Amino acid sequence: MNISFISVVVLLAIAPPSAKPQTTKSASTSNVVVDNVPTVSAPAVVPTDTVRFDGDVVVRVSIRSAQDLMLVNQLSDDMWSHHVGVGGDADFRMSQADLGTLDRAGIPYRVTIADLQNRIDAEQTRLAQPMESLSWFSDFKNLTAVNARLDEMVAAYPNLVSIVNAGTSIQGRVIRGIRISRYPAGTVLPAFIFTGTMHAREWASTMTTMWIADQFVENNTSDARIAAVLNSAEVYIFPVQNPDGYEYTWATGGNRLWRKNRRLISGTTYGVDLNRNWSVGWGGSGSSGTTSSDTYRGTAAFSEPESVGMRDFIAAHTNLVGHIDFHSYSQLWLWPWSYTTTLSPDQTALAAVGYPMQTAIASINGKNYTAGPSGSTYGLTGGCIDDWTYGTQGMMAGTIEVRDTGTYGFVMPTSEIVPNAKENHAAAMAMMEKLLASSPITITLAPGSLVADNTASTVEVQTIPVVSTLITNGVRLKWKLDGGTIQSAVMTSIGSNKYRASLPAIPCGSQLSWFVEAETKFIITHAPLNKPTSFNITATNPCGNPADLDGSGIIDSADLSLMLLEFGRCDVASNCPADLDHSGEVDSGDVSLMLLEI
Ligand code: 0X9
Ligand code: ZN
Repeated sequence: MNISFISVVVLLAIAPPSAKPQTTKSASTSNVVVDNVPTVSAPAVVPTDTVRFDGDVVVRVSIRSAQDLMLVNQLSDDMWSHHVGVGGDADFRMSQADLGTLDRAGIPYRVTIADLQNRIDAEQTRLAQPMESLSWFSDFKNLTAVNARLDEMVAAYPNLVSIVNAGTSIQGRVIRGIRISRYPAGTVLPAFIFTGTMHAREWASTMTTMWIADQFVENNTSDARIAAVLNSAEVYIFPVQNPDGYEYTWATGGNRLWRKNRRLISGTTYGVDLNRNWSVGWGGSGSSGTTSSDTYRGTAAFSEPESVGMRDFIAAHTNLVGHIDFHSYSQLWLWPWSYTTTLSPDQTALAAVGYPMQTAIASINGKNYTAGPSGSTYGLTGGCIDDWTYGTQGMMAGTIEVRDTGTYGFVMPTSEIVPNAKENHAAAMAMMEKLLASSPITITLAPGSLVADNTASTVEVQTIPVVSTLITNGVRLKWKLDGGTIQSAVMTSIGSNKYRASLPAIPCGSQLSWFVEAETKFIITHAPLNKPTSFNITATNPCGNPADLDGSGIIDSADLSLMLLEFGRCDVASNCPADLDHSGEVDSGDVSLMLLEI
């Protein structure tokens, strides 16, 4: 990214309020609770009093200077995308009548969408058609249909899928998600979270997250890769993080191009940009303090119930290790930081997962998604969710801007839904698989299933970090004795990525179970299986003959001597090995038993 583009992005954040009025209409602020929702697919009529964009076009403008941006910002209150490239291109919606102003200023531009309102009208007309018989992914779906689909997944796979929620929106809608896991709630496995539709108009992100959910649910055993992930991890999906805004983009009297949430700020001014409302870098560049701005950050970090709800859900699930927040559009894969161009201290680890994700995307349909640290790849955006999930929760995190690169923008044809979803599902798979295998452990020396009584045994492993470096003391041997509490010992490095530690000596008749874990920046991997519930079981030899008091392996006069030393005594009944008949006393009965064995 060139410096001038960064500086104009910074300037955008501090630019004065747009001269153009905000294209919003008031919406109901009544408490609408939509948890148990009926199956409804689409509005039956084409809305008539919806915000319209007649005469508007979308243009890709080459921003050559701060002055260029000031001028474009006066003509447009709706930046559709930032684009990186020579000269720093960006897409704006503006009135066709204002193109002359660009011409007169000599600002290079290209009209990318000349018939915006026509396209929205065509979309509305199409969505009004019955679509019950078509596949769910044949067209975009409103909030009611999304919620109904989540409920259907739970009904069809009750042992795999459950509804989770992340609080309620300003207008009282539940922010719903699903947990996909083969294991009971409370099982501690690595977990991943995929989120969408924080920006209301980015309908492709809704379909992408729903597709990932659908794949994981429908193919949970038939797809070997999905089955393997679900064996080792759990998956959370929140397709719509901004339910009020999303509903508004679908509603009669709404606005197809609405981005923010639906907080009433004052008069006819609505909305906080939920992706500027998180605490890491809050208030920074790329966010606005102007209430009418599309990047209005709110009065404080977490001023909005939608971001609070998501924050509290994520913070409560401390097993989360990976997160992708899906947006549209531009075909970008961006990882932290987004609030600064300074590279994250984990850039190597982020890139070790990030570039394979980019390759995975391209492998599906050949689409190239530009990938890199957000601040330098995209431009500065303070207060985003992924800087928070990475920066405060230690998760591998980032933002994917899905299709396309501007030919359609937010009003994407239905033919793009599935190809787009597939390539982004591939990104999610790559993230999960990379993290789950971030430091595979090979057990090179282990005790067998039977060990000698009261003898320590040695475990050796080899573990090679492939995603990020192992943390200090990150390779650990863990065990429990007879189902007791889990004990832990740091394994000692013995060179060549090998580590060694001892399992304790265990008494006759006890059972020891153990596993090894290796902790890297983002995830702990386990052996024998990549989940903490698997243990290798080591049992002791069966206890010897109780008459063999000295443990020599034969019963002889030495044992008889030991017994006679105890004759007539048995002070502690539970620890009186010579009391062979458990009479509470060492006496002639015990001697008789021993003589039978000699
Ligand atoms: O501005 C945004 O919030 C995202 N772009 S969008 O066009 N969907 O609005 C990009 C955020 C980029 N930064 C992060 N990595 N969070
Ligand atoms: Zn977005």
